[in-house]
Amino acid sequence: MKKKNISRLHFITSPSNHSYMDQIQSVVLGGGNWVQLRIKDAPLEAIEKVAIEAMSFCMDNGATFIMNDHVEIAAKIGADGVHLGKQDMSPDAAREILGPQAIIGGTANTFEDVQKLVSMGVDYIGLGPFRFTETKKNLSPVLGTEGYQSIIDQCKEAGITIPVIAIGGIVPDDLNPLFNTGIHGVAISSYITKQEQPGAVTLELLQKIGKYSSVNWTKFH
Ligand code: TZP
Ligand code: MG
Repeated sequence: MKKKNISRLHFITSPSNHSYMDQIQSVVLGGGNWVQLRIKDAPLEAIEKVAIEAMSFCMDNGATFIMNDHVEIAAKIGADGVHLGKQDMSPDAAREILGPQAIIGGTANTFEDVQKLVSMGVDYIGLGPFRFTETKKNLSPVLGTEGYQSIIDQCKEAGITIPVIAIGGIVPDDLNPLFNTGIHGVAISSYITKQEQPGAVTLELLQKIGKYSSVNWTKFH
């Protein structure tokens, strides 16, 4: 089976002055290679319509396309994967539907969450929130850098090597302290979507992240 490459920068869509497609196009043309389509409070048909267009754009431009929440849409359009929270379909049920190649991510807030998700065969963990954010409703307790350090240390002790992606209110100044905890990457939404040029700031983030990771960022792919 082809190795699943989990990027260091995950872009997540959120409501802003830019349409979902404009956000995705700008970020991908700015070098981003991982897009998670997250649309809340819209009818399923409307979400599917955007998903089809977004998936096609990502495919044409070498970006990984992850569908938030909706396993059935991901299956129907052939998305690269899904991201699932505690209220969504369980990762093992999603695996049954999507198959071994699919990238399945799960949301965690504690070390126990991480252990459970690993036992259900997820490919990466979205661990957060780092700090308060208005992008997500019903936010779990904030972790801060200390929270990440503690959970990453427990993972190391338990021999858990799954990529951990930090999420929640992350801005460029957080990258250095966050990557120092041993995380694999970061997921960023509003900091990018609120910019006039999401692509320009994506490039800056990628350049900064390149300094903290061992990935060869040639062409940012
Ligand atoms: N899960 C935990 S925090 C969050 C999600 C989806 C929102 C991340 O968005 P932002 O705007 O980068 O805080
Ligand atoms: Mg969800």
